[in-house]
Amino acid sequence: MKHTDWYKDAIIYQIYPRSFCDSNNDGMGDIQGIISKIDYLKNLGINCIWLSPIYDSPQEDNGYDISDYYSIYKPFGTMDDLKELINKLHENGIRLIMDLVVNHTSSEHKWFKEALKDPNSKYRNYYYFKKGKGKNYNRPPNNWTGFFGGTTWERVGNSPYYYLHLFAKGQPDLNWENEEVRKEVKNILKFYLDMGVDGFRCDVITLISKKQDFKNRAPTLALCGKDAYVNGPRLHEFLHELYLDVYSNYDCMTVGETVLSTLNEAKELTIPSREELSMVFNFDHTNVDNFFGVKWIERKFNLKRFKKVFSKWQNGMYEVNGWNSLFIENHDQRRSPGRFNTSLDNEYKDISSKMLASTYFLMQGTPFIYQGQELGMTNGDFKTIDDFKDVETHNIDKMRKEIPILRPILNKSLFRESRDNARTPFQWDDSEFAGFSTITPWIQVNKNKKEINAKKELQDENSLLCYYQKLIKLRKEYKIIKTGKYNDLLPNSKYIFAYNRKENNKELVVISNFSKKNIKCKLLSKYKEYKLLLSNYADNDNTILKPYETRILYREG
Ligand code: ISL
Repeated sequence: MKHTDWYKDAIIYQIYPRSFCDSNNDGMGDIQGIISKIDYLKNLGINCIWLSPIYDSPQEDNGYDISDYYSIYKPFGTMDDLKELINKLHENGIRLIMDLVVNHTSSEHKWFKEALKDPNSKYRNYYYFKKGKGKNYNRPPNNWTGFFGGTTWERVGNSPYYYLHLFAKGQPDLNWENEEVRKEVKNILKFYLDMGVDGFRCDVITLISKKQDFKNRAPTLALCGKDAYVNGPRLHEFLHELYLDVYSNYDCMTVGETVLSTLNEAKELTIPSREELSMVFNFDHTNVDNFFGVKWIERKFNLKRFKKVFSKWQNGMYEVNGWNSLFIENHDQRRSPGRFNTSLDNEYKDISSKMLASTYFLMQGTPFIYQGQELGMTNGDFKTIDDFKDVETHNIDKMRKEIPILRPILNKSLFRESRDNARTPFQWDDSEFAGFSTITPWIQVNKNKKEINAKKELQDENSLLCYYQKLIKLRKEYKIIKTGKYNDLLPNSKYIFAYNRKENNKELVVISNFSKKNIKCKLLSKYKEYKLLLSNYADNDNTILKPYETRILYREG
């Protein structure tokens, strides 16, 4: 089988299955629900789906804690449902990539249960068990702290041993040093590729190799020990091994979730000749509005910084023939309306969301749309901590209560940054449960379902949804969006994000006003002869950009 780069033409839609569509009315989305919405997805124009985890799981972290890689979480359906989904998607020209969560399993996985039951079992070495410190071993093996706050070690009963978990307690880290673990992973990959799956989004893939000293690290504000567990010494070797033994035999793609990776590290992961990953998700742009990459510590958005990040990644990847992923939302991020300087005011909400959409969507790379982003879905209306379901949110809330010095910061950011903001039910229509289900869903529906829903937006050619359809069409029609060189036209402007994509005698230009003001823009006269492909306003002035105005211009010859 020839390994091609079809992913460069992919427009990927992320589905968070719990919250997309509930076909059997148990309050939770499922695979048959997705099947029932294939026409909607086809009509939107996307040609690939990334499905967040659907495997069997106790759901401590909504499926990112897998207890059996070879079966489906019952409320989501069965293996036959998955096969039906793959076939029906393929019949409609839509590919499917699955979430691959192999940095850790669930503590309910049979490997982990065996490891706990019998310290001499071979499964003990599938994970990291280390002795604690102190006379009674009552201190963890080291001072590392994890992604959901607090120590990365959980003691096994009263034994001297602790196990490593970089995420929740119920997510023990796998020991990739053990060749048998890598064999298990390859078998999982082959199982799904043989079933017809087209690739994988590789969860926290940069964490799979750990420095083996397991020593204390200098204390830090968050993620103490990250130099030992992010981009570890054998990361590239492990990924190349998966490529050689599995990926290279299939026409599949991989996108690595590379938390905390720099551009140079990302290049090493994606340069095609290195045969590791097709592309990665970097988070530099979503970190523009926080300090130290810690989302709880808010920083005022700054357009110049935002543009700099894109220039860096666009040009950096272009130079080495690498490839970017493009996204503004996912299931871990708060919703984009009101973020990145866009507006939540009725008057400008859709206009500014269209502006943000044009800006990120036409860069070089594979664009991703997170479910509901195309509607302009907003953060949830959570009132009390009990409204939240997310394990991270509750862990951080605990820290807020226990550590007084963190309280003022977390009081401000906990509700705003909770991952549940992106996980509320998809708003299909304005009915009581937004057409997602006929009974109370697992997490509350947003009140604004009356104003923001798919049914309404499909009937309005000026809706955000229809705007996304148009952007997708443009990507399919203009090859320059795939191949043209990126150039920031106004790096010093505080309000305007303007860039072009150039190739031979062709040029595509995107000009976006990231402010609520009318802005005089000299560039407009320079491009006045260009063809206007799309804008979020019906009339466009020759010298002024209206509030949040965006224009997509093109010239050939
Ligand atoms: O969501 C985050 C912080 O609020 C991120 O740091 C996130 O934990 C990180 O990007 C890793 O995310 C992935 O792995 C986690 C899972 O909870 C996330 O949903 C997943 O996207 C553990 O599997």
